[in-house]
Amino acid sequence: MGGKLWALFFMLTALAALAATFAGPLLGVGFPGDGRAYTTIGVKIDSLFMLILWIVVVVFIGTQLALGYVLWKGAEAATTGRPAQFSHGNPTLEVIWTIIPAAILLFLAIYQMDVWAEYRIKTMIPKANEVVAEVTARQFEWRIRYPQAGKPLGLRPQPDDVHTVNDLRVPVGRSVSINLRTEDVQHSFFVPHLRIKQDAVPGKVIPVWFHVTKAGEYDLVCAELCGWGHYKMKARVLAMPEDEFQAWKKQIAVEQFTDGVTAAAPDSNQTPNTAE
Ligand SMILES: [Cu+2]
Repeated sequence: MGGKLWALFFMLTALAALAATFAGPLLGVGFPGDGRAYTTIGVKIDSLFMLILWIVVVVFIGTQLALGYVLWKGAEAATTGRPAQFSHGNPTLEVIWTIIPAAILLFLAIYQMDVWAEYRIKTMIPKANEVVAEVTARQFEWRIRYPQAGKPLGLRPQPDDVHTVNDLRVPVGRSVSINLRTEDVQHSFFVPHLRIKQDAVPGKVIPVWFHVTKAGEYDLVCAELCGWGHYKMKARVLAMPEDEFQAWKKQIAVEQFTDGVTAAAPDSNQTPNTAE
């Protein structure tokens, strides 16, 4: 009888996996924030994720049902008192269960190529893209450099650039990119809500582009264990409407290039976050 119980148990886990796969994305469980990606590329990455999840679930259900079937049959045979049968392998079956996963992997490798290329290949970055800032990771913070309003970002720091720490602001509704670099060891620029992740590699300037679709504040964290203070490389990406972004850039420039003695009361939101 015990064997049949186990058979039912494993079949039920297949059912639970199916339920979880439906419920997870609906409830936003397992995804950052409310479960939706707020970049154009993020939506495509999520649909790839869901495709892989469904393949895994179908395979999982298949193997659990097969396991349940074998257990059930075994439990039935045990009651008849017949001797057990032994199998010494089945080449046909082995070929089949090698070819099917190989075909699935090959399909995924080809199917995801467009999204990968759009995200990673420089010439695929949208034409209308603007490089809004340089983000330099260091132990243990993010230093951000913006060009003066109306100017393009120079590869080297310019005297009229404006700087923030742990506070990256970008406009929503259009394609923008950052130049990612690191001052010391390897870090990783990770914005889970936007599905953006890119390693910062010493000696390299890596463009990372994204098109944020919803204004808001998103966590920026380091996803590469980079030293004792790795945990505190927590910053934010503030995606804001175009006009607000431009106004903020002008305002921060004024704040930065005056001595502050005669300046009006500073807005606490505009102060670079160095409290950590
Ligand atoms: Cu780091």
